Amino acid sequence: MRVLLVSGNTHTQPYPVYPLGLDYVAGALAERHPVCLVDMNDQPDGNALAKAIEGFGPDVVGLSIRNIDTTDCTRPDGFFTQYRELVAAIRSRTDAPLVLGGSGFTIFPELMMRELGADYGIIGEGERLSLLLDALERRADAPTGAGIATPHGPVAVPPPWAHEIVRRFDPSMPHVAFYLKRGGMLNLQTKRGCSFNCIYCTYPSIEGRALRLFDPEAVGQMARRLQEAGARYLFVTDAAFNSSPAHSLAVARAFKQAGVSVPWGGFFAPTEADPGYFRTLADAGLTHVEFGTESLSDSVLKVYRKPFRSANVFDAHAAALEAGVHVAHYFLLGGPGENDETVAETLDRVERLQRSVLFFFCGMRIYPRTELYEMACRAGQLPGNRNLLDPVFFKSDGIDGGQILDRVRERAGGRPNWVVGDGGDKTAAILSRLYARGHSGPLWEYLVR
Ligand code: B12
Ligand code: SF4
Repeated sequence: MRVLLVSGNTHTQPYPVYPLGLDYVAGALAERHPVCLVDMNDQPDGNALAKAIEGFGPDVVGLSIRNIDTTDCTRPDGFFTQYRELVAAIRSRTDAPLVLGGSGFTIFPELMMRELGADYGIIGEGERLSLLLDALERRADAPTGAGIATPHGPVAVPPPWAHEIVRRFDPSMPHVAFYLKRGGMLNLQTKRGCSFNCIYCTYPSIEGRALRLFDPEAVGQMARRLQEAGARYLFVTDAAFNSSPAHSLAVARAFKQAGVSVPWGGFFAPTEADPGYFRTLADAGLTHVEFGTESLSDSVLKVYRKPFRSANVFDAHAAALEAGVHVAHYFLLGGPGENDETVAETLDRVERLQRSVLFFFCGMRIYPRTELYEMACRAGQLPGNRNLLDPVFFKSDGIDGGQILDRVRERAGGRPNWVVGDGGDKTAAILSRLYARGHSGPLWEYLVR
């Protein structure tokens, strides 16, 4: 079957993100099904979608829905209207069945199926689209238990994809050039899953809970291919790169062995690390560490079920700085257990995190299938099965999102390295100028004075 894959994400903050998920979906199909890819970010003359549908004549259209909204309570812009328009544009040009997928879809499958009037949806890993295509070819029903949503009802999150995971990266695809021209950043995965249990987190339901480690050598080879294609920075998209320290070290060594010389970075949990851990990674090209710190109040970290405490954060911070890499911390204030004192405690302690950028998200978005959701239900915060597609933020007992925001802004006192949310239009405009001048990478280090 001829499959057109469409990346619907056109959000450009903090920067446009290469649609990595579709490389994997294409990797699972391309042996048996011709695949064509359209990236809505890359629309030089505004009609790439129409041209692709006309020229390729798809039997099935797969639409990737990555972001639902910014998750930033200061400007919770939603992208749903845009997806609705995109679906209408697809439907007006082809009768091919429409299959939804992607992290945004996986968080809200039933709602998305209904609101976007799709024929099918793939919850979680898109490699399962191959199972649906097999069934469609045989004119059989979609297999059950494989996370395939239909308009007729709810579907459970399927077990992790147990077959080979193959990325199809084709440097000659036009959208690759789009990202190379705008910042030169490409991305890669080194494993899937997160085995931690943070109460608010959607990642385990998107990627699975068990860690599935990719062969380090194959990851090194992929990094090398991205570099050869022109990438000037690589973002490792793993939920937490260091959740398997041994594997992350093996990947770093594989990068070196494969001759990867471009800088790279990713998300880390500020957990206890062996001495020399960050130095080994830095020696293999790591330049940016983004810590998912969330709070520096131990009582809050405990309620959030974070796998570390504030002392670990300071140690990890010091070790990363000592290794010579740029450091950022993400904070997620306003969840259960937060109050005036815990916010003050976190902000006081943040002052000790020298030479880093601090991103503050003030308000914890409630997602289905999380422990936070259960807590919010028990606390009567979600009456009548409230629709969560329009962001709903947890109400902590002692303080509300607006008050937290005021405290953060007051404490920041205009310091450029204290960023509320993703920094919004201002930060995106600065980044875009730096990219235009030839810089690459996340570039938040320019905010550290
Ligand atoms: C890495 C990451 C980032 C990095 C990306 C860096 C880079 N250069 O790649 C950075 C920090 C920049 C970032 C920014 C943002 N992110 Co982010 N990010 C992630 C993360 C951790 C991984 C994404 C990823 O690449 N995964 C690896 C690929 C292979 O997986 P995938 O894309 O999901 O694809 C698989 C499936 O979804 C599926 N699939 C995908 N498409 C399709 C299509 C079809 C047809 C099918 C069948 C299947 C399918 O198959 C794929 C293979 O199995 C996810 C969380 C997560 N664990 O998924 C959040 C996540 C995607 N981000 C999210 C958000 C909100 C954002 C921001 C808006 C936050 C902000 N305000 O700044 C921005 C938006 C950036 C942009 N321009 O789009 C949300 C999106 C959902 C939501 N709530 O809206 C997520 C899910 C986290 C969350 N809060 O739950 N992000
Ligand atoms: S460590 Fe990060 S990815 Fe894993 S459950 Fe916690 S917040 Fe989610």
